Amino acid sequence: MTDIPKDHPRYESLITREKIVNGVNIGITSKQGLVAQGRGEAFDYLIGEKTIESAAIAERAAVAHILLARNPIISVNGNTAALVPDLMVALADVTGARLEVNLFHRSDARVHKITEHLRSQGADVVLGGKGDKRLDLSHDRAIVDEDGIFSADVVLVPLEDGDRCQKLVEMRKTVISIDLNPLSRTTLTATVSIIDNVTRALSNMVQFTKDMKNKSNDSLLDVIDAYDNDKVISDTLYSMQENLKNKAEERGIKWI
Ligand code: PTJ
Repeated sequence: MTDIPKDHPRYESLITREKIVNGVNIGITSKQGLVAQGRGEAFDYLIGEKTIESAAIAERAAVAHILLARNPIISVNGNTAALVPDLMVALADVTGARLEVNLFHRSDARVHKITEHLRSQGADVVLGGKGDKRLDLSHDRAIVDEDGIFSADVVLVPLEDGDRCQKLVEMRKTVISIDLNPLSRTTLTATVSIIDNVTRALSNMVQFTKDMKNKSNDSLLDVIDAYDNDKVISDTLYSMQENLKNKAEERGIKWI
């Protein structure tokens, strides 16, 4: 691991890269995951590398859905296993959701390694190893557990690649995505689209769960009823534009 000095202006971003590279080295993250992380970094720059208000609204709505769910599942892939294993375990713990490993570049070895990695972070139950059901998809993300994603009513899908998200929505599940691209198929398809870095989103969601856990079902339903996903997406696009405009104007560059 490269030694990153704490006073480096891009410390957080460089540490995140180190975690993803380490994920590849220990066999939990795919090489393609490096490319996905690079794409995420570019969108994070556009958004100002912070949780904007519309993302926090989506994160609270997501928590309300998870707290009200009968069988909520947090889907884990190679990138999230490398970046936020502790936060995924913490979110499962506080909400009562279960973790399920679900991979695009699937191999039994990677499913096993990610499962063990989550267990080393304190996870009790990790689904995904059985793979006893298929979603109607032509690739390996189709492979799910019957008592997990297949029968879930609410599924959290961080860093998704689109068509599974659509399939889960078609199966009338509530799908919560975490994806920094405000116009990805995933973001445009999900029920609740969290447009934030997965590292910040999961940390916020753990905190919001602690704040909201003792609320009545009626007040959680109020949070869901007041939520408008299209507005979250358009507010995000506006924030990105404003962020770029401010950056340009600070440097005396004309914004057309
Ligand atoms: O581990 P596997 O085999 O399941 O594969 C996982 C990846 C991520 C490689 C696979 O799902 C994939 O190829 O995903 P995509 O199609 O590249 O989509 C990932 C999306 O996540 C893109 O829209 C990125 O902008 C976004 N993204 C990347 N890093 C982050 C992110 N969103 C939030 N936080 C990030 N750190």
